[in-house]
Amino acid sequence: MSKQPNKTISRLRLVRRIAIGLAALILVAVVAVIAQQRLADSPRTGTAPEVKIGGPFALTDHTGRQVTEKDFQGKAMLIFFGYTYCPDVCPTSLTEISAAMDKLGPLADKVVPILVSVDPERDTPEVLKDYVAHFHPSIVGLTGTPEQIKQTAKAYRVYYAKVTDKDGDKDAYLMDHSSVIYLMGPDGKFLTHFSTQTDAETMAAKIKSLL
Ligand SMILES: [Cu+2]
Repeated sequence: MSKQPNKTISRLRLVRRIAIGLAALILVAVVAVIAQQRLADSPRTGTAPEVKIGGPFALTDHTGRQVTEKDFQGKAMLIFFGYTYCPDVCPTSLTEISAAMDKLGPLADKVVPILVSVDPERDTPEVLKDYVAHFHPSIVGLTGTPEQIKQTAKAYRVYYAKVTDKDGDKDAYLMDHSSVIYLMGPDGKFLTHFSTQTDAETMAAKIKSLL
């Protein structure tokens, strides 16, 4: 074998190595660019935009005490809006909330479930006191003047409306209302929400993961 073909082979090898090296470099660069773009496009990375739910309120609790959001500071509020005459949604939610509280163990001390009445006309503090006692000792019932309720519901983006009885019985009305259950952090800021379909197990697990 002459020297010439050997030289050609080694040169070919060198060229091939350089080509592989360049290809690898290009691949790394492309992957880096794609990864960076994905990060930039994703709304879930970095600081998430703050959800504007909740805020100041002034209401009366089921013991007749005047309270504001400051009275619950340092505790997470599991807050939802309803009324004691509610035939289905509210009792179901309160049952699941009560069971979730029991599943929280020692963490339950840091959570206060709150029912804000959207029916202040019938839900006096006394009526609320009797009602919440059926569910869990930690549940706080809140009511107030129609204006106070309106302000609070607005802060929590809750809808409610009176549905008058077809037979004209003015005391037998129902209240149509949003049924979302909010979990507000110890700083009063929105953490997450649950629906009336959320079972106690799921609710407790989520609360544990967030507090
Ligand atoms: Cu209800």
